[in-house]
Amino acid sequence: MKDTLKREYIVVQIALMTLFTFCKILMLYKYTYTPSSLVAASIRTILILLSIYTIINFFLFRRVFTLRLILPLVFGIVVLADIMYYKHFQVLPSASQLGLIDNIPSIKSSIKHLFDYKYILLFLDIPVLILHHLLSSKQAEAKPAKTKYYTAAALVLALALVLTVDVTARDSKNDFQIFNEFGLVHFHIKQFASLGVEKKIDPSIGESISVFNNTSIPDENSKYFGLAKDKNVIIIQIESFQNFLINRYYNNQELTPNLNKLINKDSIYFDNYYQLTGIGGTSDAEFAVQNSIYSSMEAPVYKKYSNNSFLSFPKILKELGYSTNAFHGYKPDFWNRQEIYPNLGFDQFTSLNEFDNDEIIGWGLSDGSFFRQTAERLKGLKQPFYGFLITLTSHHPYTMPDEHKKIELLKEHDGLLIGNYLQSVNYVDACIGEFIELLKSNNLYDDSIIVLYGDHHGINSTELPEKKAMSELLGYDYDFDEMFNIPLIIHVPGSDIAETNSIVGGHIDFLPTMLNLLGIQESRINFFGQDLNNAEKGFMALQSYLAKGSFIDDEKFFVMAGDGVFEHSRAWYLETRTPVDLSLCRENYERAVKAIDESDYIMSNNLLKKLFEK
Ligand code: GP9
Ligand code: MN
Repeated sequence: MKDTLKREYIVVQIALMTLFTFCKILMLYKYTYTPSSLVAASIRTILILLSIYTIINFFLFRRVFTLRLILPLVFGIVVLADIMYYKHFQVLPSASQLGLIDNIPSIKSSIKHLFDYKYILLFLDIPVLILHHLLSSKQAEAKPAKTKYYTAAALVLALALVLTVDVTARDSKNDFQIFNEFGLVHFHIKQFASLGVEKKIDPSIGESISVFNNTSIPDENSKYFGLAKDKNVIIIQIESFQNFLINRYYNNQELTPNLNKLINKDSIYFDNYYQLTGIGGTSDAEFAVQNSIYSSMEAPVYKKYSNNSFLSFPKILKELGYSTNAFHGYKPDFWNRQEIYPNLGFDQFTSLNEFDNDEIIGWGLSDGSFFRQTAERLKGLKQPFYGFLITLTSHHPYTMPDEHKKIELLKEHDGLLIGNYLQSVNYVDACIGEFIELLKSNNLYDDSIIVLYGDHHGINSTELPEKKAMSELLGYDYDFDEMFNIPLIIHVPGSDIAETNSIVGGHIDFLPTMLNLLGIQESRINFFGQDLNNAEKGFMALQSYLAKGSFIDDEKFFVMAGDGVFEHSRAWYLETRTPVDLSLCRENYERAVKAIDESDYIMSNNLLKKLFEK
């Protein structure tokens, strides 16, 4: 197109871009949530869009049409990413998630699952703009310079105004408030503006640490103290493994016969155990388990705090003469494992690079091959050893070759995520069964404590088709309490225990629980969690998928409202699933906020070092 353009043509282009982008944002509100001050947010959004598009069309890229298309396209992509992220995580992504962009190739198939063809509407503006561009007169017509400068001045002023309001708002308003009062564009601008700026953590938190004060030093009087003293420690973290699977028959088939068998003899089974992750999924579960500290919602803790000092479970065991070994059949640098493992005290990390890649399913090495090869490697280790095994095949979206599918699915589940999920968890159960047999034949079984738990849920209760299918399968409404519930099975061969413990707990409680069982009296560190075999009351602050302040205790599940207003929250009794009066939740809500704040404070100031070096 010629250098100069008709003013009318540009005005229509600006109007179209503003209108379409605004519609994209309305579409996002429909799929996520609507700002509580919708009118104010909409006016501000239209204003800022008009300003941006005018500057781009009139001045910056006045001569090159294709460059002017970039921004509407980028808005389409951002809104698409927002909608899909929300669909999975129930929160809008923050700019810091850009740091996770290198994970995208690994989650390709999960992204495909979240995509819906309706989302193509987000890019409808591009053909319309092109069409309008082609149909418009290409006759050059210069715009009088004077008007041009007046328009420029007015727009820069408008932009400055809108941005200033936002800048003043930045320090006093949190993300929820920016979204509610200013809308999506400001929400993202604010996040980009604070990218790389370390989040300020209130220093006064350090003056009143009260949740992080459990120094659990068990003794002979503690229940199960030293039950597994000096034994090899084998921990199996099972990918996406939920508790509803345990002892469940589906279409007349037992879904997890091997785990059920383990539970029945020589085991303590915790059936009210809950996941605790941040935005680092699997790796956050690993972190909470090894440290009894909350992970972060800012960035995966394995990346953010990889250089902090820890007195983690492997480090403690290593000091006691254990060899410490992690095993995972995927790329070693994923979630930054390769870098943080030595810092946590692992001597050796066997990843996809060292395993024989004889069977690849989904992301990496199949669980079958993983367990066979790991059993072989354990056999060669100096004892006592700590083996930390992280499985992989039952990862979203749970697709597997037919030869491993042993469950006859109900017609309505065939080809659906839930059907694939049931197949994959049944497969990992079979692999665990084989692994136990290998431990027996390698003479390791009797001298080991074998602990199994899920890292996090597999089926999201906020995705509608899955929620419906799960509710039908369970016979009650599938909600966060069931979604977050993972099993913890502590198997001590020869212990003659067959106990189900229903105290509420989660990953945060793992370390103190293990130290008691191993008879380790560790006085140098504190925990956020507690020894579940000796605790009287269960409690865990929840963070990912839910707003800060959400918690679970022995009676209830509390979901803090997404708009930050306590009165808009919801809570229900675990037993009856009936609503809880919110006033009964205030105290534990405050405790949950405090737990997360203290954890952030401790991690961001690298305070553990001071604790265990004092
Ligand atoms: C990859 C695996 C998956 O190594 O741990 O992580 P996730 O996507 O479940 O967080
Ligand atoms: Mn995982």
